Amino acid sequence: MLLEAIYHSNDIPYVFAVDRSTIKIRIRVKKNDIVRCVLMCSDRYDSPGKELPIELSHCAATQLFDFYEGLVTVPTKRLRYQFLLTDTAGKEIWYGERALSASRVGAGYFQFPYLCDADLHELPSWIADAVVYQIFPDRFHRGECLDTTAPDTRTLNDWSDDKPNELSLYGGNLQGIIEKLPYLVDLGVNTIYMTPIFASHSNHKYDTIDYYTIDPVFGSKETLKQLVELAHACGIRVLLDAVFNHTGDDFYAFQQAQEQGEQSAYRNWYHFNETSAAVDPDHTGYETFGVNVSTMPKLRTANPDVSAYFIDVALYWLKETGIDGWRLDVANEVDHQFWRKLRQAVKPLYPEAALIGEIMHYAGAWLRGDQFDGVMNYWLRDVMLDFFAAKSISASTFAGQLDEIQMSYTDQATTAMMQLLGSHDTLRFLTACSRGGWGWQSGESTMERMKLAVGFQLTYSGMPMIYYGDEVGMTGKSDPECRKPMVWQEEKQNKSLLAHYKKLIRLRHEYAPLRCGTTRVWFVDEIHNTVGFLRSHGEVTIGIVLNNSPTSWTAALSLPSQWQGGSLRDLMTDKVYSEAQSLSIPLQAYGMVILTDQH
Ligand code: ARE
Repeated sequence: MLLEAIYHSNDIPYVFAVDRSTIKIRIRVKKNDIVRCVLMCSDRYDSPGKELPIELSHCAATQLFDFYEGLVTVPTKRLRYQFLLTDTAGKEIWYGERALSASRVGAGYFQFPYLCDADLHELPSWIADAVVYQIFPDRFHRGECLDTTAPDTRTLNDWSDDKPNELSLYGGNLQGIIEKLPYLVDLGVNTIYMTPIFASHSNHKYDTIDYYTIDPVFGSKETLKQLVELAHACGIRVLLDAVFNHTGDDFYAFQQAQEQGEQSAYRNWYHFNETSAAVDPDHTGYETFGVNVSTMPKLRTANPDVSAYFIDVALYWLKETGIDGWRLDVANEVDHQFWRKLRQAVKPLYPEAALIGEIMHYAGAWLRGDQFDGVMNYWLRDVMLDFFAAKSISASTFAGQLDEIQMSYTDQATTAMMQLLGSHDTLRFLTACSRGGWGWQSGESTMERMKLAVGFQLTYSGMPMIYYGDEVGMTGKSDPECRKPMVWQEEKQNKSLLAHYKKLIRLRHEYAPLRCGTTRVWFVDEIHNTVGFLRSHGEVTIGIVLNNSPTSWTAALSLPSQWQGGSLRDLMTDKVYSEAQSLSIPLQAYGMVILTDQH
């Protein structure tokens, strides 16, 4: 047993409450080192020796480590625990807060002192069922603008022009989204996330001028209310984009702070004159988003006036229009205390509102239940890009990295992750798939690999998020190319890809394990670059197998114990297999199967 590899800490993500009377506990050990892991636990006020054993199950394997986990019911809300590990040679060791020890007493106990309801990370009830569709409003659909007082006098690009630049304007608006609700219903998505819609001069509106006004080119508060009402009537929720890291340079507070200098009450809303050449190479005199993006002065969110103002903005739109939550821009550059305040203001009034951070990397510090529900999971996107698009990692590395992500977060955070293949900031996934890679040509099996990635995304944990147009085969390199106007002409849409999306979304809605089941890697075949994973919820288990190789082959699968007797159906083809101890499943090149015994 490699003792140095054994790790537990009585903190997230190794221990956390999953509900008001259940705690999940995890431990990390060296890969393939341990055959058994038992948790000995009791109320922390019980006398020693009262501990009851709970068998932990193997739940994940990363490059170097195995993870075991289990659930403990805590009727008294208090817990004391230690681990008893058995290695492949039968040697046992105790592990507690004090030490790794041959004796139970020497190990000491880890403590979960009290499960405080106030610390519980509770999610909006709809999150686990969400399939999100991201819309960049200027580019989705130009509807008849019915309620604007200011006629749109801008020079707009023709909708057929598919070469947007930083300044292009296409004239999409909220009315356009309303008009396309039937399309979204038909696609099967049940949540819309829109990039910013408040007053701003740019096409993307991340440089806000007025947080209390919908940009008139998109519509009005009334249009948004109508959109939310009509969307809700179709079972679709609406998330808006909150840009609280910075304002636009035309925002009143910044204008006044600049004009009046030290006299201005707003001077302290920003970071003036405290910037070194390192963060202000252009000598703008204030800190900005990114590197000297002078149109986006960075806010001092630690200033109580600033936090009060922007928390009011968040509450205002929840109250006035019934939106279902916020996506929070540049979330990892704003102070934690601000996000905590925001959550404390929003959740008691709107427990069903989601708070999703935009964080492109590991986000554990924001996902402890005191700030965000989930984040846009760019970490997973990177792994999907490597495996499906670039094919630069093997099946086992892919599986290991998926488990690495899962083990980095609580179950609640995992459920509320926005799982995206791409966004308005990245190259589109189909374009990534079309590029050549090591040992294969550009253009080779592009659509097949896109479909396989979509198959993975829509059967995996979290909230899958579809970037508008991905479903019809839109392409584009990163910003601004990934922001082409939506392709509505049916003859230009990829029908087969669209049908694939619809089918998988329908299956996700139909089978609860695909939405809220546990996720376990089932098997990995390096030669055929194939990965299988199991999703279980209650009595139902679904097995997903993805063949990420140009070779058709027949996989011999050993069946999980949950599938006893009867037969299995592949939900992709409706083919039925009679069940035995093991099963031979033909896999098409770049094909997938979704197996269930529930049919
Ligand atoms: C504009 C031009 C770009 C140009 C850029 C340079 O359009 O072509 O490259 O300026 O200054 C918004 C607009 C953008 C605009 C930008 C600046 O949508 O079009 O770009 O404002 O005016 C980091 C942040 C992350 C941020 C990205 C863009 O961590 O929060 O950069 N994403 C949000 C939004 C954006 C938005 C802003 C922030 C600003 O989603 O749409 O941009 O409000 C690595 C790093 C990441 C980094 C990422 C950049 O992965 O690790 O931290 O993200 O690269 O892609």
